[in-house]
Amino acid sequence: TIEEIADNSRILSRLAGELHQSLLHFSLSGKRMIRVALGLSETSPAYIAMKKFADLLARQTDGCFDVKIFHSSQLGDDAEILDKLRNGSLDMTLISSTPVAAIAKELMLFDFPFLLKDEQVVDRVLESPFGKSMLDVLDKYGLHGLAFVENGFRDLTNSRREISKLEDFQGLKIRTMVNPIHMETFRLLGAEPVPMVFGELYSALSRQVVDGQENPLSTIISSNFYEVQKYLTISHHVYTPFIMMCSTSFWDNLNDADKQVIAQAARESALYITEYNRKLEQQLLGDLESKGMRISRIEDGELKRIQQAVQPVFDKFKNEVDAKLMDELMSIINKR
Ligand code: TF8
Repeated sequence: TIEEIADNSRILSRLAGELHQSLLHFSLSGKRMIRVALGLSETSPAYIAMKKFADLLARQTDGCFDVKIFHSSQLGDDAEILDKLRNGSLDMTLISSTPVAAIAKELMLFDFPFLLKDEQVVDRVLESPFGKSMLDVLDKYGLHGLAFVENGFRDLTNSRREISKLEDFQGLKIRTMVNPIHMETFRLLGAEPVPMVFGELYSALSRQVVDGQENPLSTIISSNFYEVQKYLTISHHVYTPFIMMCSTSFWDNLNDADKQVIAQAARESALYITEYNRKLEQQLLGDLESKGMRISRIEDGELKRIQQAVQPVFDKFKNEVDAKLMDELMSIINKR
């Protein structure tokens, strides 16, 4: 069947990826290889960001580095990519904060719903010393954070019905990332959360194992979810940033000059792609609509009810996060 073919080709591309990965750290030309793994596809902003990083690096170093990007979960899902970074068999990734929070609990702060409400707040938080400390914390876990990159606010899609009010969530099976805060949030909305790795999501949606999922618009389009999801709700229920990071062993083996160039290239490509993402937002809505998706919004009053409904998630998980960090974050959010 088509599904078996798809499964087989996934296994094959995985094997090809592993083979590549076990090759030398240096390419034949003697350049230092930077092995980058991504969960998302070649058309995603994540991929474009890493391409941009590679270009900047090539220009700055006269081509001393050879950046190889393995996309579409070829080298494994988010958790596997993080494992490989930590054991040094991979050098870099650009990944959602949520899977990282399974290792670095501090990052769970970004998983609470409706915390960062617009781009101004996002910038204020991520560019603050607090934001910097959220990158630095990764050093404790065998990872080295280079930059926050915009992934976008997460929106909801499903194949069953239009969702524009609290009651509409009732009974829907929604795939969430493997994270207790996301799961509880959807439970509180009356849906049935189904945690699943990203690589299995398209197939689960197409076989209607789950009714819906939530991701930023750029992922909905670059992963072709519009083919199997009719309804899109601009819920913006959570903002989980992408983090560009490398493995500690890769970082520690660089000389100071290279560290500087790499950190700079990471910051520049992060800025570039964040801007790109924001400009694209409007266009993506039109594209998704013309591909047949029906788009709903949530009115302010309704949004308040929804926010109210998920409020208990803060109490339930407040002991899992550092209270001081949460206070610090809240004070930046509320600053005007
Ligand atoms: C998810 C995440 C993923 C990313 C990517 C695979 O829904 O948003 O899209 O973390 O690295 O699982």
